Amino acid sequence: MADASLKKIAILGAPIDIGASQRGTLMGPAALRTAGLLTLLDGLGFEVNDYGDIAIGDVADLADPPPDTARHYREIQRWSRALSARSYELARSGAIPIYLGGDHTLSMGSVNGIARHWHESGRELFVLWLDAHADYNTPATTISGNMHGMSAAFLCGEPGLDGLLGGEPRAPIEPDQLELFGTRSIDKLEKDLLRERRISVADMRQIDEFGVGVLIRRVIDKVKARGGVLHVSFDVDFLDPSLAPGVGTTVPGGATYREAHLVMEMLHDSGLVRSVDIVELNPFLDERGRTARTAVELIGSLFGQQITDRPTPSNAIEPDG
Ligand SMILES: [Mn+2]
Repeated sequence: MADASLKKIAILGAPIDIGASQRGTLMGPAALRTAGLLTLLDGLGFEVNDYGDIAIGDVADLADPPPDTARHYREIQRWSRALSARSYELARSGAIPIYLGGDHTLSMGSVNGIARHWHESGRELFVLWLDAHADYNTPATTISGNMHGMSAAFLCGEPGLDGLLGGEPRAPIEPDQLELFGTRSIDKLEKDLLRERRISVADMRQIDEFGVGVLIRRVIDKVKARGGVLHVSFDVDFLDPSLAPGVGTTVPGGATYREAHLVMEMLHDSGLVRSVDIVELNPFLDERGRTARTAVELIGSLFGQQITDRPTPSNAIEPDG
């Protein structure tokens, strides 16, 4: 019999907006719920538990010296520590956690907690970063000081934010476990660092040339070959701004509606996805909830929503122990 826990989804909101320059992503979790995320997942046969929004009121400040080029470090530190601890628990419960952001600093905590769990389980965790940006700055390379541009670098163990998690165990992933996808805006020093670390980047030029199908298949095959599991960190600015205007950092030339759905459907068919972040949705900038609804539809595809049933059995999430 299939492992029933894999049909469980755990929803946790993280209303963070100080990692970005534009305020408003703190309304993201409410907008995603309003757009029908829970009803949709429920309709796809999952047992959905909504744990509400995480709060940091009780998290005490640490005293490590903050880097002077990381804005709102202290508050993001509180979010990251709380999220990492909670995320580790949720991953251990066997449910599929979905984190509702909030800006992309959310992933520093969510992915760290998940990585810790998979490290203990002896499985490699791969992180698919669907994003217009690489988010691979460090306090030494950043131009803006906005910490949402540092989350992928932090997760790969880059130096500069070493005290961020305090006593919370840090579980860095290797640079070859990070897959950037949909990239079309990278800072100069960031580009140098990505090249030095040999991080895999499927940028929009490659997507135009080869198509998303070929490129996402390459990621899936790599994860499968290494017996790993996949975390999807979905920054809404991955999508073209014409489709997703409710984002503070829009960059033209993003994924189309069809490309984005195909990515999600192929990820679903792979059966590899064990956790998800949805970040950077800014309802304050949205047009009548359009971006929130599009994001929710895409999560539907990621969890098995289809127009017609595919004749293959591979679209089930196949537990393999
Ligand atoms: Mn991002």
